[in-house]
Amino acid sequence: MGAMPEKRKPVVIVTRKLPDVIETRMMELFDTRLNHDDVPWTQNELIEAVKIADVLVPTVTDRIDARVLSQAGSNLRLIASFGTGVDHIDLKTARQRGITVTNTPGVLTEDTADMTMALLLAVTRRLAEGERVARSGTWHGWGPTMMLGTRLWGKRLGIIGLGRIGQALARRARGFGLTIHYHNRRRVHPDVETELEATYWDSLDQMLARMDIVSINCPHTPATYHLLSARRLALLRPHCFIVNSSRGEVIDENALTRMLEKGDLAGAALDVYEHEPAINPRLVALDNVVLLPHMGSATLEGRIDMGEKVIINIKAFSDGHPPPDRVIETMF
Ligand code: 8YV
Repeated sequence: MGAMPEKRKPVVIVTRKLPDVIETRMMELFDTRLNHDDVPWTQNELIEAVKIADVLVPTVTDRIDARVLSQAGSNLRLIASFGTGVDHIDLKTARQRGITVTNTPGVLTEDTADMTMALLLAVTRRLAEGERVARSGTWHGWGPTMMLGTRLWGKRLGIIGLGRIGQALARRARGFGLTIHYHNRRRVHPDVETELEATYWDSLDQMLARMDIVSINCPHTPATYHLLSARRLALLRPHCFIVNSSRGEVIDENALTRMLEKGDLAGAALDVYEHEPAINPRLVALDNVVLLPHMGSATLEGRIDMGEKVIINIKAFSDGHPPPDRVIETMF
């Protein structure tokens, strides 16, 4: 009996530089092509990649739209995205073309919740502003009315999207004495509500009008695009703060900027932007705003875990098993 013919290794094209251990393992397992200089690819470069790949591993910085997908070679069967959000991928076109999409949920929950809590603290206690003063050489000493922020203890936090990250944020926020309120497409399991002592608001409008801090923790989908529209933002009280570590598109950024400029809101802490990586210069000019460059999940451990998930998804799929993190449009 002859030996089984060795199966061809799948051609896996990775669009950005991943942690070394992940790239090394991918090279061992697959016919892997890497982006060593880590410069994000143009749409045309992405098209060149999907023409030859069996598997594409994109990130949030790649727009995998209908134009890219329509030029994919017949070999392209899997898009194993590195990240949880999948709004950079045209899921409908992928489905129509029989391309499976996977993501990396779960492994970045705690890191993203940590950063969301850090943003929340930073904006209410003026952390970034204080840091700028300390470095500026203009600080002349302590004063009783200097750099006064807002107390967290006893305030109301409204979480939009009480999924994995929203719940992890709620657990942290309770330690800071915040009471938890939430709006979600579906009410969460009663056990979760009990654990978090969370109040469910069926009406987002009514919740917004009563919160001290609002945090966006839902994915960006057609249904959540500009969920915080100019009309809804106007429902917030002027002492309210907004935190966003999800996707910029969930908030009408222009309307938010106008309100912050006019003092109709107390402040905002943002990790994500509507036209990333561009940040509205009018936001940058404001002192009551904390801005981070999309680093919510940026820990070395998290990036390695994300890479491991990508590998598991590719391996399962190429061995003929259902990949564990398959994304289905109706999930969103
Ligand atoms: C990642 C994110 O950095 O996973 C997500 O949805 O926004 C980030 O945590 C990014 O997606 C990597 O592609």
